[in-house]
Order: sequence, then structure tokens, then C-alpha cells
Amino acid sequence: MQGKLTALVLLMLAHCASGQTAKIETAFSNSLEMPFVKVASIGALVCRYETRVKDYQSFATATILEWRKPDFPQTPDDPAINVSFAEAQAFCEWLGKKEDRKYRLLTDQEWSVLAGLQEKPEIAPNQQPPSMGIHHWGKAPLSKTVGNFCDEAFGKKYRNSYDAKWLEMDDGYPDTAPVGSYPADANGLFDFAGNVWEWVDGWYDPPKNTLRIVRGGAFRAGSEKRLLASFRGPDPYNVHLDSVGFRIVCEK
Ligand SMILES: [Ca+2]
Ligand SMILES: [Ca+2]
Repeated sequence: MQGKLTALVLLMLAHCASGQTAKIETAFSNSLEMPFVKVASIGALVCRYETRVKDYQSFATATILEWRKPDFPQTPDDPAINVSFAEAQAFCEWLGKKEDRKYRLLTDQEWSVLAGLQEKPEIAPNQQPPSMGIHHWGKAPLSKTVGNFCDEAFGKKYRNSYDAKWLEMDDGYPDTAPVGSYPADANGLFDFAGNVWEWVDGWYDPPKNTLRIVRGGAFRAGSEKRLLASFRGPDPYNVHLDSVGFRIVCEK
């Protein structure tokens, strides 16, 4: 019953958020009650949420993984952060074994398709041209409802301790927000733009293949360059950052 209610609420939220009559249904919820939606453009089931603290805690507890908490408070529904690329992959493997399903991260190319970019896949991620006019949330102007970015709420809290340019608007959250605090995008995905950067599968710098990729912007992202949908954050596979989490895909 609770699962049905959750699906109904998500459907209503997606409906209200889009302002359109497009029907976005949660295809299924897994054993951690992570809701997935079928996204036709990439032929996959994509989790509507960034992986949450409570999801990742289940993995950390089961595998006795040491997991460093951030310097700011988070609810169980906030996105899991301080998770490396390797650990995000390990979460997918653990969950897949537990449920006899196949989970993985989105690929860098899939992310671009979901962001509405028409990139040439033969061009390396670090050579892709900037998507001028297309931001993580699309072509609409920046507003406080497009997602959780580096805004005045961030500025008020970190003004003396963090050297960043913040946006002249207040989205209400200085650091991470509980997933689903902002409207879903046209695919039914929450926080695809902002909140936390998300690890994607692929190499930033082929053929050297030394760095992994994060996409989508985060509560620490405020510069014009980092708000473009084409922007990739290059990071080592084993780094732990308090603005980086991940989103998973289910293949079966
Ligand atoms: Ca914010
Ligand atoms: Ca995100």
C-alpha cells in the first residue's frame, strides 16, 4: 500500500512540476524503495532520485564500509555524498546481487542524451564543445525552482569560509537538500540538475584514461561554466567529495 501511495505521490509531483499533462509513472520500486522510471531516449530504467543517505547506509552497514559523514547535517533522504566512483560501482554490484538484478551508473553519453545535448560520441568528454544556452536544467532561465545550486543560502552560510561566486537568488538550501525537493524534469528525474554532482561511467580524458567524470552541477556550483549541461567535472576514481553522489540505472 505504501509503495502504491509513493508511486501516486511521485506521479502527482511529476505532473505538477512539468505543468503539463505528460504522465510519468514509476515503473517499479526496488528493495530499498528507490523509484525507477523508464526513459525511452536511452532505453533504461533510471532512478528518479540521487542515491539517498538511507540507501547507501544499508550498503555501508552490510559491507562494514567506513563512511565519512560531512561537516553539515543531512537527513536520511538527502543524497549520499563522500562516496568515490569505485564505491558507487560497488553499491551497484551489492544491490544487484541482493536483488538478482543488474544495476549500474549512467554512462557519460547517456547523461548527455538525458540533458538534451546532441554530442558526437566519437569526441572525448574533455573535448566536447560547451553547450552555450543549455544548462543542466535545460533552456529555461535560471530560477530558484530549477534545482539546488550555489545560491544566497550558500553565501550566507559559507561567506567567510568558501571562496565561490554564488547566484543572486535563494533556493532555500545552503548545502544538500532532501532528494525531490525541486520539481522533476521531463523524464521524471529529480535533482538531475544540481543538489549533488553525480558520478557517470566513462573516462574524462581518453586515451590516457586517468580521470572519471561527475555531471549535473551541485550546491557548490555557481559559475556560468559549471552550470552548462556539457560541463564535466574531472575527478580521480577514489576521491571522496561532499558535493558528489551518484544515481543508478536498473537493466533488468
Ligand atoms: Ca542552494
Ligand atoms: Ca544531481
